[in-house]
Parts: sequence; structure tokens; C-alpha cells
Amino acid sequence: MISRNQQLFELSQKYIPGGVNSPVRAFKSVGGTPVFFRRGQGAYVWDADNRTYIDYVGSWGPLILGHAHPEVIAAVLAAAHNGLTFGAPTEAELEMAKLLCGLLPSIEQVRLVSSGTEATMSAIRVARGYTGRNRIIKFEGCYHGHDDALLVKAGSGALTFGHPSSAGVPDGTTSATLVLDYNNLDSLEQAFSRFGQEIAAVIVEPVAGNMNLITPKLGFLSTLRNLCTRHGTMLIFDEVMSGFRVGLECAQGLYGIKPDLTTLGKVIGGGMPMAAFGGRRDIMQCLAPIGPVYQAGTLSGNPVAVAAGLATLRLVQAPGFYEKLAASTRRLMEGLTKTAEKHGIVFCAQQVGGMFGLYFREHLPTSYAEVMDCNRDAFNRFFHAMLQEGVYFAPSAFEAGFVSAAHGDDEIGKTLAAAERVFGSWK
Ligand code: KE4
Repeated sequence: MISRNQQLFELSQKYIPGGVNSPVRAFKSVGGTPVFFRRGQGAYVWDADNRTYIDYVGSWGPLILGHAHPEVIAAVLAAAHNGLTFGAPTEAELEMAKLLCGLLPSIEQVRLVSSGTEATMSAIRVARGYTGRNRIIKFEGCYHGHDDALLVKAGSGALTFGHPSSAGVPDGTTSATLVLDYNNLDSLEQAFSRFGQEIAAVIVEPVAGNMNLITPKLGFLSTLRNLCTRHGTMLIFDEVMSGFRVGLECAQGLYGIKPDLTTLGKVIGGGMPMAAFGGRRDIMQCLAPIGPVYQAGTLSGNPVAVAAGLATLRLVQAPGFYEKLAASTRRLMEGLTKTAEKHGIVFCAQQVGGMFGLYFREHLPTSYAEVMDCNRDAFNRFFHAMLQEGVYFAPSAFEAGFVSAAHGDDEIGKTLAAAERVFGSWK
């Protein structure tokens, strides 16, 4: 008897490429049949076979309050009853813009869009328009959405510009993108000494969450900031994932670095399609309709999405919210590490606020190469064994995980008990 998940997956592949609307959902990295969810509540999700899971993906970061938080749902319903979209300015968008500018000193003006990809694509464009330069720098293992200029893999030599990492992307689109090694100060210094005055922008995940979790080495972000300032290059912090996930001040506050532009998404939409890019007023003033850099969107600043985001950002400002989130995440990390150690399994873990990384290797990875060195088969085995136990981690060894405010002692305790059974029977 095949499961409902399997039935749905087989049927979906008939109508949707790979059966999914975003590749990572297809379980290609871990193998097996993807889980079709039909309901979520708090820290829990239920699949098409009515199996229950404790969810540590949270839709890849947005659900910092957990699924279907009553105050977020109420805000969405109230907004929806007044109309889903107007294609005209609304007071709610002004409220969101003021809130983001109030929470992040580096953001003097902001524009709302509908996805992280739109945010990063637009930030790169406005940085190029402002500087009049073309070249950009990104880091291997960082993901900034699927804009052509950012679907690029490192060139053959350390300082040769990139080649497309996807079919359908013309060489010319990535030839101005230099791909460097995250946390590698030498390659950064070399790139700037060679191309400094030609570089429009550096885009970086200040806490990298798309090559599992990699934290910036001491001096990496400050060196980046100083080099950008010295060469008139725009520093773009892609905080689509880390924004309001690692703390109320985001990664830029955590590490005390002021970027020229910031991209946000996920948490600020509270689970609805919303993202943003913003920064220095003089840069943002280059945007149409007042400046020469074009950028637009039918549903940009959508009032229903903004309502979900405002409700979420109101709740994360509660006193102690992030301390509690970090404490739950810490309990999970320490518990998993202790259990693996008890059973002699090579494993380590780390967190930044409410996002975490799990690694089947001796020591915490600090670079893309070290992440690639993790035991992927061990992760995949762990993933499926925990799935069987009713715990849903990210279906890839190269993704970060997320805890929500709805993950209490009970959920962490159940997860650790499941890990004890899994690691305890690990041959
Ligand atoms: P979206 O276009 O998927 O909304 O955002 C792109 C993006 C930009 N910047 C960062 C730092 C991101 O993490 C993302 C998207 N993150 C992935 C998770 N690895 C989304 C999951 C998916 O692609 O389905």
C-alpha cells in the first residue's frame, strides 16, 4: 500500500517539474519521498498521511513564531477582509517601512518586494546604478536567490570571474561576478587590490545559512567593511535568512557592522510572500520613480503580507523573546551533541540565535570546503531516522535549521529522546 505522500508525489511530478515548486523540497539531497504537509500548528506539522512531526525547518526560516500563530492569522484575516491588494500605496506599507527603518539604523529608506530573490536582485542593481560600476563579489556557498548574476560558480583561478552555475544563464551575465572563499581574508584583499575601483558591490550572508550554518571568522566582516569603504564599493548584507532570526538587531547588530544596503525576507513576512531591500538614503534615492534605477512589483508591499509581517515583528520585540529562543536552541544543540558523544558518533553542532547547524564531522566547519567535508551519508541516515521518529529537520546536509518560539521544553525534550533512540541504535 503506497502512502498518500507517495501518491501525491507521483501525481505532482506529472504536472510540476520534479513535483515541487522549489528544488530543495524534492528530497534529492537526502533521498526518499518528500513529505506533503497539510497543516501546521505551533512547532508541529501534519503530513498527507496524518503523521505528526516537530518542525525544525519552519518554511526555511519565516516561521519564527511557529505555524499559524493566532495573532498573525487574525492580522491576515482582518487585512484580507479589507481587500487583498490595491496596486496603490497603503498606510500599512508605511508602517512596515517605518518599523524596519526604526529597527535597523543602517536602513534610512526601504522598498518592499515579494521574495528574497527580488530583494537581492534589486539591491545589486541599485548598487551598480549608484556606483556606475559593474563588477560584484559573492562568496562560494552563499545563496542569494536565483537572479542570473548570482547563479554563478567560481572561475577557474582564484581571481577569475564566474561562470553560470545554472543552464539558461548567459556567460555575459556572470562574467562580472567574482566568487571568493567565505572567511578567507587573503582572497578578499587580493580581489580588492586588483579590482577595487571596479567593484560595485560585495553581497554576503553575514551569517551563512545556505551551506549549512557557517559563522563569520573574527575580522572577516570588519575587513569586508573597511575594504568596501576604502574602494567606494557597496557592502550588501543579505539578511533574508539571518534578519530578525539571530536577534532583533539582525546579524549587523550582532557583529557591529553597518552595511550600505541590507536585504531582508522570511521573518519580516511572517510566512507570507514579503521581502525588502534598504539602506543609505543617497543610494535608495537612485530608484524609480525619483532616480534612474528601475525596480517594480505588482504585489510589492502587499497589504495582507505586510499585516502578517507587522504582527510577527510586533511579537518578536517582546522583552526576552530572543533570549528564550536562543536558550531553546542551545538546549537542542547541547542535547544532540551530548547524545552523539555518548554513543561515540562523530558529530558537532552550533547556533546563532534561533538558527542552527548540525555536522557529522569532528570540528565545526568554518568554510565551504570544510562543510563539503562533512559526512553526508551519516546526515542522510540521521535525517530519515529522525523523520521516522516524527522530527523534521531540513532535508539537506547543506541547509541550516530553525527553532521557533513555539518549540518549548516538551518539543526539545521529545526531539532529544528521539535522538537517543536514533544514536543509540547507530551501528
Ligand atoms: P527567496 O527568493 O527564496 O524568497 O529568497 C532567496 C534567498 C536570498 N537570500 C538568502 C540568504 C536566502 O537564504 C534565500 C532563500 N533561502 C532558501 C533556503 N536555503 C529558500 C528555500 C528554497 O529555495 O526553497
